[in-house]
Amino acid sequence: MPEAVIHVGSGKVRELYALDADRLVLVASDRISTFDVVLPTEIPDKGKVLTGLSAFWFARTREIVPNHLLTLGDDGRSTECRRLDMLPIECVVRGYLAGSGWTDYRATGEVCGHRLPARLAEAQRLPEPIFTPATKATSGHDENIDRSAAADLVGVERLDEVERVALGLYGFASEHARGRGIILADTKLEFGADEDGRLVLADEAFTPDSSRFWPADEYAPGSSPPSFDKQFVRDYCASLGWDKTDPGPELPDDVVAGTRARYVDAFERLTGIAFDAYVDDPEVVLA
Ligand code: Q0Z
Repeated sequence: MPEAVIHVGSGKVRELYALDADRLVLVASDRISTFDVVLPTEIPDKGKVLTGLSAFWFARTREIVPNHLLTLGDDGRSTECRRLDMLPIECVVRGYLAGSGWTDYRATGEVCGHRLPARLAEAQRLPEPIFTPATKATSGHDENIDRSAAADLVGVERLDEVERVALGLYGFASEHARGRGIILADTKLEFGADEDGRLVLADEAFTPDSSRFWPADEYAPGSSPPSFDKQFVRDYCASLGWDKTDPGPELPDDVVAGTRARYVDAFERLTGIAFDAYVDDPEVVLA
């Protein structure tokens, strides 16, 4: 890295640095959050799993849409990327009814203006995937918005374009994952525009932190299946009766080991690449 690298942002579990006017470095830590609280205990290699998965998907979706990835760091947890003008909306695609989609449906029968069939169950598969944009909250939770609110933020033409592209990406990734025993229930994508105004996929893509992954062999509609990665952490937190306010609990070694194994399992199932081979040479995911 150059001598003067400027820290430009912190997420709950990631950091963002500027290399120069055109390039950023995203670094994924091993921190884990649950119920929106970052826990004091890290999950070894979690940042590498997420970085490797994003890079894997960027390499395989570049014919659908160009992406921000320039180079993958040898540490396996950092990516150098193109600095873009980010769109001010979160581009969520849902193939199943979970999370805020389920909450909104139960209250109104709709999600982001999509009227859905009556009497759907929690976690049920939707007749077809839907694009459900949200605002980017600077504090608190993203808010689901309808088409007209999203068009006010990005314009109708750009909205039509990101909807088409986001649905195409979800279709590709969810079919790939389904063939490997993982249901991609929903996903949050972020896009930016390059210097020529072209749409570019940015941030992270189809990771357990940006998507709901469910093991297909445990899937049953009617209750929300535990997400692939955080099941042990949530079960452990529930067993303590923690009130979900900061600070969160320290995790015991068996919960850390079980959670790490789930992340590594997701990586290996989705990529077909041994995690040790990725650690040895991160560029294996780009081949
Ligand atoms: C991503 C975020 C993180 C804090 C800005 N290629 C890009 N160009 C311009 N901006 C971004 C990107 Cl990825 C960008 N975020 C989200 C990530 C820490 C915030 F690691 N914010």
